[in-house]
Amino acid sequence: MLSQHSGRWVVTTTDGTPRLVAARGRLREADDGPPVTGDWVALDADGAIAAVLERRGTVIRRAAGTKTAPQVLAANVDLALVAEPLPEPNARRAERLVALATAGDVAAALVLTKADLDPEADMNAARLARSLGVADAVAVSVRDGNGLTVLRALLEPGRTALLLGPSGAGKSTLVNTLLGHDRQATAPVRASDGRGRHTTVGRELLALPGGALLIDTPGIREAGLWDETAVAFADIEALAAGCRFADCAHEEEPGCAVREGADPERLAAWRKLRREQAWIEDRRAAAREREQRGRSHRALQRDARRIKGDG
Ligand SMILES: Nc1nc2c(ncn2[C@@H]2O[C@H](COP(=O)(O)OP(=O)(O)OP(=O)(O)O)[C@@H](O)[C@H]2O)c(=O)[nH]1
Ligand SMILES: [Mg+2]
Ligand SMILES: [Zn+2]
Repeated sequence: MLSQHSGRWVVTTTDGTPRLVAARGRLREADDGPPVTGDWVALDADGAIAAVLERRGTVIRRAAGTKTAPQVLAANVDLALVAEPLPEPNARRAERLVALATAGDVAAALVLTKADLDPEADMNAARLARSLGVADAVAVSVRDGNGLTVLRALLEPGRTALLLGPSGAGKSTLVNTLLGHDRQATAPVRASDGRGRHTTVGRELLALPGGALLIDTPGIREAGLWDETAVAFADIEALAAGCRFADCAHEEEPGCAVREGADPERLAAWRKLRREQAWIEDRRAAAREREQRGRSHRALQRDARRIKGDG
């Protein structure tokens, strides 16, 4: 599965030619949602997608504007490249994206872009990676080529990497550099505030010259994923702090200061953000637990081998 376009999917078949296909109705409404970029799919005799093969690493967020529906951003991802631009990478945001990846059993590497804008780029990459608990980190610049060799080494042949990061981080510029030609549209950040313009709109699987596969993504728009609750909703947080119920969920409780004092629309947005954060936290905790179980299992095996070896 190469890419998705409102109800149509581009797939490559064994002969390597891309084809635009539809999906069977029940698949479009399946529990796991419709086929996504990175999926392996089976086509039926009519050439429509009949089945989606089981997914390995998935990067999932809550779909924009819904309470619980997960949106699979990409499937069968081996490595998430969490991109933040220098000279002022946003550590909180990077942490969220790393969490999103590890929650889906996808390894994460930190990629600080625009290294030419920071004389301490390498040191800052190492420092931020350490604080995030991420093993691989690189500071790259497409302007002077720094870090590109290290980045290429992270992109192993046959493996799929997914670029995640805010709009304007330089994700598509990096993709074009790795591809060796201008495949993806790019745009300068806004001069006034340095924000990106959401240039990339789809998610597409691209084959790199070295044999790795790379998915460029749009900078995630969802404010919920980016802003710190406390900063973005300072007014509501203040009401919550003053609520007379210490354990108030600020949902149904009569006399709740938040329900009484807050603008309903802002309150709804605040709740949505809190649910989203809780949801990501849950998935992250579950992934940590899986990791822990795996580790103690490996330790047991090691002990067993040692005992056998001694005997
Ligand atoms: N100085 C410097 N600028 C860069 C570098 N890489 C990208 N840029 C600039 O950053 C701007 C945004 O780049 P894009 O590649 O469009 O950013 P993006 O992350 O794909 O953004 P969206 O598609 O909106 O999510 C462009 O003006 C690029 O020229 C770099 O290594 N150094
Ligand atoms: Mg882009
Ligand atoms: Zn309350």
